[in-house]
Amino acid sequence: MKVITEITRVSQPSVKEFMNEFVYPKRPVIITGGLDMWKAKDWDLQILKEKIGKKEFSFRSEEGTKTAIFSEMIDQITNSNPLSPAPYLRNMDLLKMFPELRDDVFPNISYMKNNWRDHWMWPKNWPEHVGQDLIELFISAKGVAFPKLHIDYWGMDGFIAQLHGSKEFILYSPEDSAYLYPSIDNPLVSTVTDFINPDFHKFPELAKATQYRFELKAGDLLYNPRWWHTTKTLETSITIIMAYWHRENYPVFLDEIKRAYKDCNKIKTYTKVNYFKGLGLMLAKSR
Ligand SMILES: O=C(O)CCC(=O)C(=O)O
Ligand SMILES: [Fe+2]
Repeated sequence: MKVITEITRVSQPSVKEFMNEFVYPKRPVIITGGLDMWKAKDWDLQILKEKIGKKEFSFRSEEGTKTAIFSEMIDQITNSNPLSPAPYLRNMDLLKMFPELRDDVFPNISYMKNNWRDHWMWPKNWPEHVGQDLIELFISAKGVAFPKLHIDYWGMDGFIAQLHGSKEFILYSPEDSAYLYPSIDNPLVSTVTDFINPDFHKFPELAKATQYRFELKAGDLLYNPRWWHTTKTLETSITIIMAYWHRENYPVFLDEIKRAYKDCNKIKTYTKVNYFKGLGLMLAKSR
């Protein structure tokens, strides 16, 4: 397996340059300085504890959704060690769960200004499974890993804002999908578990893939154009991930909503899928 330990870094390109050089060719990139206008850039665990410590909240885990008091979980993260590791507080719907943090992630980053998701005609409440303003918060202790190598749902591209601490990021191009042992039940998730020391006897095809493995540092904004990805936290980390839809990935979004609604009654499915189809045609013309 070829391992590349660097990824392109650019300092605040124009939106046009970014679209032409990275979005349309589907190339991942780290934009430096892209988060400078956010108060969230100064966040650390103590600041978040002061802002939202008393709140009860829920987070996703391998055992299902869990509920806890924020400050207690932050203390667990601070005291995390290999013998008693703190859970990964991940995929938390930031605006819904912690609306008091909204001002800290304002204004929207300039590279997402043309996000189709933000169009006023995009329905507020569906697809039901997608949060209205999909901005997710992740907090993790050193050594904590995201559970699976995967491609994100709903055809979304991701902007990954590293606000505090650092993470090792692993990416593979979708062109290498055939070597990554996608699950039969869910082709967006790989069945390989360890990508640092892979078991090439069990997963021989993996040797043909190219792995990008690099450090995402505080202040970095990573653009992920639907590549395979997973992470391991290197230093106590706070990350925000934002979903981005545009002309190129919208057809994948349409395919996914068709799949999501396949068990619903036919009229409901037909109406919703057609609404999104029409919206896509209109946005493609106007943007
Ligand atoms: O651990 C991370 O930062 C990656 C999270 C992620 O890829 C996801 O939630 O889809
Ligand atoms: Fe992801």
